[in-house]
Amino acid sequence: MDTTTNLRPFPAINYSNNKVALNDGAAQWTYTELRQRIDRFASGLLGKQTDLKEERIAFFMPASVDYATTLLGIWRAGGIAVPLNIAAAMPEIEYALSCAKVTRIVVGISSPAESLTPLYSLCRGLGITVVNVSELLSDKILVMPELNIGRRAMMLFTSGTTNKPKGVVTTHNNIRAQITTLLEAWNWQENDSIPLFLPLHHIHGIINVLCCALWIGARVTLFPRFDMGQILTGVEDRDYNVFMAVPTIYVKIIGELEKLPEPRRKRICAGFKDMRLNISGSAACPVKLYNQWKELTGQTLLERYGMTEIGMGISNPYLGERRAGSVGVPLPGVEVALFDDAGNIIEGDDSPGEIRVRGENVFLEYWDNVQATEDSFIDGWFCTGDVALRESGYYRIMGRSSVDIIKSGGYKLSALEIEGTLLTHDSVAECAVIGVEDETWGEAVTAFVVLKPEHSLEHAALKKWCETRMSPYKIPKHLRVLESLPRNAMGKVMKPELKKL
Ligand code: MCA
Ligand code: AMP
Repeated sequence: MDTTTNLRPFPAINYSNNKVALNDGAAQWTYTELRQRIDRFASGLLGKQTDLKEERIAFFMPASVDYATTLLGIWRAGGIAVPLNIAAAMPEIEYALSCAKVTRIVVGISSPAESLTPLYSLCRGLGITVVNVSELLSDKILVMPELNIGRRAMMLFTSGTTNKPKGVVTTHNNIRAQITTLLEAWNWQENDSIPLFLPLHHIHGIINVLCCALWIGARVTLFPRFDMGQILTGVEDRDYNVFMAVPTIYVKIIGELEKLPEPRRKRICAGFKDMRLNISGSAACPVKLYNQWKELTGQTLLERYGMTEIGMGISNPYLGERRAGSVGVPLPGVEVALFDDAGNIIEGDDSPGEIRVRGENVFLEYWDNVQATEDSFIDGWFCTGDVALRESGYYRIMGRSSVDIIKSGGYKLSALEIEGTLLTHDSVAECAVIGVEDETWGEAVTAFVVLKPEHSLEHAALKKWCETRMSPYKIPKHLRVLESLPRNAMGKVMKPELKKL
């Protein structure tokens, strides 16, 4: 195998490919134009250096040509790309920047204006330079460094069973493996066309949609957010042949279709039917949703399972049976096994165990956290914390080993992180956060609090208070005030008891 990388693995991004790569509704860029932009940007980033040597460069922008330029430009120049959550509250951004020891932040023309002022003031305080993509588009194209494929390429923040998110570091080789397995498994084609409306600080949007499409030479239509009206118009107009979303989005689309006049609903459903692939992932797709989608559009959803640390691991087949309520079989090049409580591999079907994963797709490390990295691997297997069983070879996800992880609308949230913030509220003496089953969100963040004497707290006031302290999707959807929290003999809150409430 070639052990150096420098955008060569993205074969479609070259100077003689005049196909459209990106389109944002107002303008479009061919692969040649994108390549020129990336090279100019990477040259601007390098300045007088010959290699960014894993400098952590963060960027704060929605899906846009600037986003693609920045991500690929950082990779080209040898930096580590740190895409930030554009919906995050400033304390969350501050944590990410400090944890990753970011030195520069890139913003784009379409970076959300209302959050740029607080971002600039935060960065001034932290001594981090903020630059606009346009300032880095150098006229002089420099020679790019030759990078070993084992070099660190990206850091994404993921919530877990600690109160602070961890930086998941992947190498160029991990990213290559995560992309190429999907190109093969899902039969990606140069003439594919896909809308990209997912947030771009997670694997789903970055790898599964953007990078797979750009690697193969397909066309991506960019949306700064999930814009129901525009996206459905594109489907109606047959603009796309591949669609990837989280279950919440399919639920929301079904809700919208039900409100539309029949002729338009029929045209949109026919648009979905004519696509070659509709994929659901990031959270469990309920069988009811799978059936509703099939009934409405004629499409059999392809469900797959992934994680920030591994990219995608398990998928229903492109050809062959796609089973409702199941995530399918291991992807090419990904080793998956189930382990029992004693740490033995479960060979047969029908016994639940923890999913563990091995392969080139698996991340390198948690940034600056040797202990957490060591703790998450056993004998070379990455321990996902998800529990599954196999039924005639197909994996069915049964749940998670921790009650402290919540999946809401595809986002993985840490109950402990939300509790940590709520505990800083003047009225809150104790609190516990859980995910409660919800038809739209999968799980809805629910906070149980015990108030300090003589204090009161309304849900609306709490939501307002949370706005500057956490991303909107972490804000509790429900609040219950209790006299005391149910605790066991060790004093630990019994979250299953709260679920019963
Ligand atoms: C928005 N809201 C949410 C969420 N999103 N509440 C809970 N959970 C959410 N996920 C709230 C807002 O705060 C707001 O509340 C109200 O819903 C409407 O907000 P709006 O922005 O209009 O909602 P939306 O645009 O319809 O967003 C829903 C969404 C979005 C499109 C489903 O959440 C989304 O893009 N989710 C995908 C996340 C994702 O890509 N995850 C992949 C990570 P209020 O009305 O109170 O103000 S997982 C991953 O990468 C792994 C590897 C994998 O397997 O894929
Ligand atoms: P994240 O850390 O944001 O990458 O989220 C990864 C987690 O999402 C996994 O560990 C699973 O718990 C969950 N997940 C992803 N895909 C599925 C799926 N198809 N069914 C059930 N859970 C899923």
